[in-house]
Amino acid sequence: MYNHQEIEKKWQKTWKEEQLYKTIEDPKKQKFYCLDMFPYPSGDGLHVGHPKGYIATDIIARYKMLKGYNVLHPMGWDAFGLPAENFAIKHKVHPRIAVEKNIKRFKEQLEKIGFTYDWNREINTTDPGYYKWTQWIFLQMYKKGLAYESFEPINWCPSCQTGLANEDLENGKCERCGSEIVRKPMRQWVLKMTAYADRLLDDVKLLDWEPEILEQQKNWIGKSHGVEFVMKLMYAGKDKMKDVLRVFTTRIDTVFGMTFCVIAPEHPLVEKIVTHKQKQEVESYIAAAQKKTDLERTELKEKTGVFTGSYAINPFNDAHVPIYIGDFVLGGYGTGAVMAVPAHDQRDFEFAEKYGLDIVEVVKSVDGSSNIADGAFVEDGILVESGEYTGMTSQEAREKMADWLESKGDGSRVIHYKMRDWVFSRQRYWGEPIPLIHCEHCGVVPVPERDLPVLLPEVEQYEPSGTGESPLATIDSWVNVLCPKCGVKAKRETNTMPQWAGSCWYYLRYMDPQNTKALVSKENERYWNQVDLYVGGAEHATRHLLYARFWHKFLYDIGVVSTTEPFTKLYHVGLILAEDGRKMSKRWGNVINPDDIIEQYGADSLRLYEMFMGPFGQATAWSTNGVKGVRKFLDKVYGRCQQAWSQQSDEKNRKLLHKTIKKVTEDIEHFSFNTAIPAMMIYMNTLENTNVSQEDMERFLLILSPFAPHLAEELWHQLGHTDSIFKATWPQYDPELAKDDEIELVVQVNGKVRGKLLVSPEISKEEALAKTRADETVQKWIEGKTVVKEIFVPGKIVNIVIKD
Ligand code: ANZ
Ligand code: ZN
Repeated sequence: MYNHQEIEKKWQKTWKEEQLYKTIEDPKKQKFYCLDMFPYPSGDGLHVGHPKGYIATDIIARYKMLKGYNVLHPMGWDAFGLPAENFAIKHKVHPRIAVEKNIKRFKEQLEKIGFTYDWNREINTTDPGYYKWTQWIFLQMYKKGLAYESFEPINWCPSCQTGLANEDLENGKCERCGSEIVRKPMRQWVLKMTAYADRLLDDVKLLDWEPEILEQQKNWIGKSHGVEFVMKLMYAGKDKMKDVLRVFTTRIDTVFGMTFCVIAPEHPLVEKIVTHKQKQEVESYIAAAQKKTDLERTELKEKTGVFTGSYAINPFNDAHVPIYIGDFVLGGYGTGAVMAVPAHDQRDFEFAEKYGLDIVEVVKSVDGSSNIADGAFVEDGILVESGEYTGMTSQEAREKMADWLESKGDGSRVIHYKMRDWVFSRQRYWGEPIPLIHCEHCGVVPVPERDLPVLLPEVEQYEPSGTGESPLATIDSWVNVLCPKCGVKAKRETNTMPQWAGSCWYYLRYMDPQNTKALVSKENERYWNQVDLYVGGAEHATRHLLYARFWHKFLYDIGVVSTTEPFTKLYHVGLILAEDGRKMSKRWGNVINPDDIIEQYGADSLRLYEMFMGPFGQATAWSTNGVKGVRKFLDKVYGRCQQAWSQQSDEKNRKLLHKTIKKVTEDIEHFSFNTAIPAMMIYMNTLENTNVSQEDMERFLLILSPFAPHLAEELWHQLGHTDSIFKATWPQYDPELAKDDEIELVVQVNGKVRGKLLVSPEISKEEALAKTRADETVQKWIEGKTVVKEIFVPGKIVNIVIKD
């Protein structure tokens, strides 16, 4: 057993003193930028799940260092936002003090794990030197017309007392505290993210990310191609109305199957078309709908509605269809009105069944097998009962029908997005002040850039004011300023930015953290370019990654960055669950603190175990026994290094070593750490009672070093080196030695297994067939028969097909 406490402390101290991980821009060296999603420094400190992603990036960082790259692997703190503020309120300390304390604790914990972070580049989003640039970016957006004031109803969390973006909701509830969200009309700053929707969607193809995450990005943006067209209205039997009903559909090919229309409860036509008779029923329905959020409305199990008393006229066949109000139709999407086709849309189908409306089938599957008895047929097919369009494919009909509407001037092809603009203000204290001033004469005036940052003032009361305004509104000395334009008395904007603001661009700041002239210098931005590898939690698959891509594209447009996407390659971390299979939580009392594991088994064991426990992206349950297992392996490595070396390694060892180098190299490249580690374990097992040279052992230590840096560094020095192992070079494997000697080929005659052959894995087809034919058993089967075909599947099978 080696003394991990002594060894790990010693090398952490030495690495720090020698500034081994200090990164300096060096145009002569190829760069590698490796990034972790930076944490909120919460009050609870780290549990063993947090560092999993950091360990993976650290392995990559060390591997790339050994491969000669100039590696940037920074760390910082995402410290604005509600979690920090709520913690501070609960514990009655100023958020700034709480954040400082939490950061100190997080950093101590991280340092014990032995990461390659260059702490000279540490950033903190709540640092005025940092948020000055967050404010600066906002101002540029404002100047380009991408930040606008809106008075639309927004999601309001009554418990957190702040407005929230759609992205902040989980099943219609506040993602932070679980409270029911209400719709509240409020003055808000909103970022025009929709102006970037197409580019955010198109550029997905530039990203080397996991497919599921790309899918989530696409779905969130939600681009739909369709048609908008107008229908004349019939009110109480008269068709003299000026107003028309405009609907949006992605399935105009089903228009002959329209048997009713549904409009959103907030649709402006509601007042005009509701008949006297229906008025009361409609009013109570609308009142109930107002209490629901958009998400609740779309997820409703049972679709409900109420008849308005009026009708719309289908321009294709002049059919009069009843208009309903239904809350599954959202006011904010499309035109807030739909043509309902129960035969071909499941929601409409259920609605029609419930209210006894007609179901008319107008699309049949190509083979005529569609059946709408117990549900809608939603796929494309061939049109039936559709006038002159009958017999066309859905695709064809969509084009022809759109053409007809466009030629009449009654409709047009349109594109809609699910993604909304980003509600960018919060009515809370702990965030970046929005750098704008309201002047009675000049309107909204941006704070001059030379006056940035707009500092967050010190206050006594940082709890929500309860008035729906930020607590900043109560600080007269801060709110009252002179208008930068006309010089008369004016007021500062008191909303702050959402907690996602600072993380939209932090990866750029690491490139040049101390720059006071620009958020990043041109040279440093060119050098570090894109993040080569980004690792973090899957919970950020839409929000953070979408916001950061949006800001990056904006910064590209104004010439601050030279690339159109920030993160080239992305992996998501799978959760570490507690030993009981549940999520680690104080509530369940099942949290494992990395400090305890490090104390008892060492940081190298923790690192190795977290990478060994399962495929990186998969959720896996913790097992302290597993930590003991990897510790045993490390002890074995240590023990072997205390023994004598031979002039030369045994041939068997040498071969396995080169195979192991090959496997570990390839596995690291593919983020397959859980297969690299057992390969190293197998190699160590063969070393018992066999000869190994010091040179070969050093090669092994090199491939182990990214995983277990402390132990590898210690043994490297014990073997007589005076420089750090991380200044050495990653070992090359000899392809001759690394290849498998022989593999088994299955031999078949007429598809039946008749034997096996041991051959070189590179064997050619001709050789394999010759060997097969020469095989005694095979000969017995083919003697006197005609060979009609010979099949060779490299590495697997030879099959000889014969005829009598
Ligand atoms: C008729 C129809 C027939 C439809 C059919 C679908 C299938 P995506 O793809 O999500 O964009 N829709 C339009 N506006 C809506 C709103 N404000 N709230 C709820 N639903 C709305 O969906 C577009 C389809 O969703 C549209 O096409 C419309 O129903 C409905 F066999 O029109 B469809
Ligand atoms: Zn003014």
